[in-house]
Amino acid sequence: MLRARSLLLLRLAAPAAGCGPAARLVPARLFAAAPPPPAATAAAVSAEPFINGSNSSYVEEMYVQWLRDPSSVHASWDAYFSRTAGGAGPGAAYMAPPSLAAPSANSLPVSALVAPMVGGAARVPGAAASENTIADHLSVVGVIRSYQIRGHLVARLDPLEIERKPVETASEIVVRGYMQNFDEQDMDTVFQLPSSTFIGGREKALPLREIVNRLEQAYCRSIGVEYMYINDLEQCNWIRQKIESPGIMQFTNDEKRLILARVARATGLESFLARKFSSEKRFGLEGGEVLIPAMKHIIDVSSAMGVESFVMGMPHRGRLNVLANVCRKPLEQIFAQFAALEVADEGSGDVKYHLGTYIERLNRVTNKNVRLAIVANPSHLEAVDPVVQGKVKAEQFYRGDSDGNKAMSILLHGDAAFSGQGVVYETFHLSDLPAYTTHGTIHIVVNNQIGFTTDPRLTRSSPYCTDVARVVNAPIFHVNGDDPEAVMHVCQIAAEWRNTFHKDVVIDIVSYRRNGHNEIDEPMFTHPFMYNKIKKMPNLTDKYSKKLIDEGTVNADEVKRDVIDRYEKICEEALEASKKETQIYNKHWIDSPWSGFFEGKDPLKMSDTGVKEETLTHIGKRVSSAPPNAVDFVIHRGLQRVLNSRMEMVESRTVDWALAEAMAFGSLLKEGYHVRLSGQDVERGTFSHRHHVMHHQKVDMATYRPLCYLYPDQAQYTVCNSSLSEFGVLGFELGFSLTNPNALICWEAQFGDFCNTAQVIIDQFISSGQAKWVRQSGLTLLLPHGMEGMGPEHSSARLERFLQLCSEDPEYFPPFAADEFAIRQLSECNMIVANCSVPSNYYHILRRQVHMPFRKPLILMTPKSLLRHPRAQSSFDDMVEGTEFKRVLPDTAAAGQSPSGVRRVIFCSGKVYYDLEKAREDRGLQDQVAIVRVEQLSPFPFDEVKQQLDLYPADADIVWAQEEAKNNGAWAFVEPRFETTAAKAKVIRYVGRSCSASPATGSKTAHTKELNALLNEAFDL
Ligand SMILES: Cc1ncc(C[n+]2csc(CCOP(=O)(O)OP(=O)(O)O)c2C)c(N)n1
Ligand SMILES: [Mg+2]
Repeated sequence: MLRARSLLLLRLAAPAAGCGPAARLVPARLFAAAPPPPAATAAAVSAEPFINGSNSSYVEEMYVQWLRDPSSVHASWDAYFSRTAGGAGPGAAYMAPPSLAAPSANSLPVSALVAPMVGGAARVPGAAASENTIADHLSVVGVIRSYQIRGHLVARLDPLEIERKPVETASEIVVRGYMQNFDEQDMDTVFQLPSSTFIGGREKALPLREIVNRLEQAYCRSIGVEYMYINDLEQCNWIRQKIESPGIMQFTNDEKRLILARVARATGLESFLARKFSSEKRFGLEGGEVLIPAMKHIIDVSSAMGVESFVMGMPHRGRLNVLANVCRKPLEQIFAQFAALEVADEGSGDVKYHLGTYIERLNRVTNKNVRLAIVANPSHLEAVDPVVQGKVKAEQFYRGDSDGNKAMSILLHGDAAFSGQGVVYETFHLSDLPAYTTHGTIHIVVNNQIGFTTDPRLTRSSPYCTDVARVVNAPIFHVNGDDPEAVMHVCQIAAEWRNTFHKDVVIDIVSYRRNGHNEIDEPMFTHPFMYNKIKKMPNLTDKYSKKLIDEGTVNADEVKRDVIDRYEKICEEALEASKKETQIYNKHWIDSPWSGFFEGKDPLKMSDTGVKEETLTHIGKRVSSAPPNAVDFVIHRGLQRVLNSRMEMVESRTVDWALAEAMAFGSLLKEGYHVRLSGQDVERGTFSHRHHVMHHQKVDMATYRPLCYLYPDQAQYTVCNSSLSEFGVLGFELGFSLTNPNALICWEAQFGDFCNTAQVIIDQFISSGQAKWVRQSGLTLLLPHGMEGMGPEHSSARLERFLQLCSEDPEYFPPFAADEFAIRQLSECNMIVANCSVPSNYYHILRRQVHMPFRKPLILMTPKSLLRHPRAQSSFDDMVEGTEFKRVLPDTAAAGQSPSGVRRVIFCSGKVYYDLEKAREDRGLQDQVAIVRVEQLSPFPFDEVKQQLDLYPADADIVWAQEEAKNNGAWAFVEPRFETTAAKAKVIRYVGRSCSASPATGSKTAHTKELNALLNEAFDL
């Protein structure tokens, strides 16, 4: 009560400028048509005795309508709001009912505060209504709102009819005390309907009995809808109208036949598979087969409204049925997956219920072409959600589909996973962010009321498995899965909702799981009560066809002959055809084909990553300047200093890290490749070095993005600060990278160690996606990494874990020709891991991502202190045409010039090089100790490391120095590879910190001590 009341107060008190927390509660549009009332109005209204938690929303609606158009509300409300807006003090605008005397000429009768009554105690104009009449009317409003808010709690959603709620009467749960005022006689009293309901249709007033009856019909049968938390009145009314309007859920006979045919295919396929492959796991849909007509209906409706491409993500349950009956994947290809056939092409493959697909076909209902993709996914439930969103976003981006009218996502969920997995929440929070929105996702939960063996009462704390969707104000439609017409109705609403408001919506299909978790699992061990009920459930085709036969829509023969037997025949023929297959092809299951990308390309030819000097200069100058024509754009003085020093560097043909990155991005944009950089605070850069978005110091939200204005015909640059999520955002960017290979898609972690909250995306998608699903991705991860005395966190991007995920054999020196060595290694690897020490190499490796004739994920350890290290700079000479990425950087001092006198060769990678280099200088050992940098760790540059080993005397001491602890960093990865390179003729020794449970010490002093020890050991000749 208190909360409802204070919300009203906040809304009425919101300042026009829209600042401060109160303003955030109010959609900007709300006050656009009328000036806000003085703050006193709020106090006046909230103090009125007739306002309480239950009717405050009603009053609020009246108020909003009055703001828009004072004549649209009853004169009494107009008078009331005018008085409050005119300054009537708290409680003064409301006039108590003059029960004994007639109102004086100037006073407003309280009856004016409620809508005029019809029938019953009808109000005589000018006469005062009794207190009882007012209370009755407020109760009717309360009853209506109760159904709208709580009707779903008693809706008949569960086909099994297992009562999981406390045993209260429906009336207690829904209407609570609002009906107490009424007795049986009152049920025939006619009440005027408030504008907040559509149950009347054309009628403006109804008897109470009919009001309750219609509310029951709308809210308490097979559909339970949750939407009253939506702040936008237009959206609320839209849903009310779709749910409450009398007769809104009616289907023609043809529509019913179509539903039946689709239901029959869904049940037919499951029973066919059950009979033919009885001992195979397939995670059947039995009990939830209505999913198939539901998805098809959504696709029909959306296709009719212009959507051409549907990208879907789903778990294991019912996947084969979706592939067969929604995507129309050839049945023989599906059946062939059950046979133990050899794989004829690349990849190690995946189990059949994880595979993706991509199909273009004619939608028979709309007669339009549609493209359907199911994104391949790992077993990890819900992990595919952000990937789907990123893929759709990319489709929308490349099509210029700025409102999501052409491409959309459909996400399927299990009830346990939807409520249990945090990535669901992370994905919802991307749904309304400009750089991440897909303009509305339709979520469908196949809510079989169980998760493996666990009862919902024990898997979640929220009442519904769908409550997570409330955070984005998504409407949620719970629907009984055994009522196909109700399911189709909510699918219709959901598709129209997305098309109208471009926001997420959830359909919760309450169903059951006829078998165990899979077909060979015994459900009676844990759920005897539920499964005794399930055993008695007829299958959906039988149930729905009986209904249609009973009502005369179809006859029994027709159902058997034209629907059931016909589909059985199709399945039989496909099974016969599948038996003729001798091999299966992983490529048949690719979800993101890149037509035209691989064709006609030399798979070992890489285009140049160096560019003309004038390009470097042009980009360098642009990113060192304020907006060219905006003299009024006020730049922060500190930023101006950054720009000035950038300009000096450009003029002296030098780059630091930020400039190198800008030149890599800018030159790719010039060549027509889209570049997208996403992650937390990437616009400025965590370390304040990037500044890709400049902010006007005097005008809010006025920004300038120099990389967007390099060339008139350049590709589009997107740089976007993300939500504070790693799992969701990394998954999203991976998805984005799948749509089009001609782009550089980068995700940057705030600090490298945060990437472990996105571990599933790294393990299950990035490192293994190509092997499992023949799907490539050039996604680039930028992971700030380095021991800088900042404590255990913020130090390590866990280089060792990425290296461990690389599939390269440490004991195999590839026998490739010298000129093809690097590119062949790249083409065969599963991902690239590098730790560059110079900006020019960073620039080249970014450009190489797009210039390779294939795509591989790139994991880059990126610097923190090196961003500003005076020695970590490169010359244009290392970036112009003819230059390229250097996998190994040989020694640059006297040792490298005259190797014969070298007594020790230190191999290292990344930032520690600068510490070693300085320590060598301090000790005057430039001629005796060589320092060689391995810039690309994986694929390991066996060839170039061998050249380096061969360069120095055979008895030179070979060490690997790293700043990470011995059990971390690259040591475990490089050691066997050095052995292989040296054919075991040389031993490489470790120099560095000892093993540690924590990535770094929390003490600055200990850090410095450890570093000094490392350096002393490295040079203790
Ligand atoms: C992240 C994750 N944790 C655990 C599992 C193991 N697992 C597979 S299915 C399942 C139950 C899923 O229940 P629900 O989401 O309701 O889907 P249903 O199988 O009932 O359709 C579990 C726990 C998994 N696949 N993914
Ligand atoms: Mg379940």
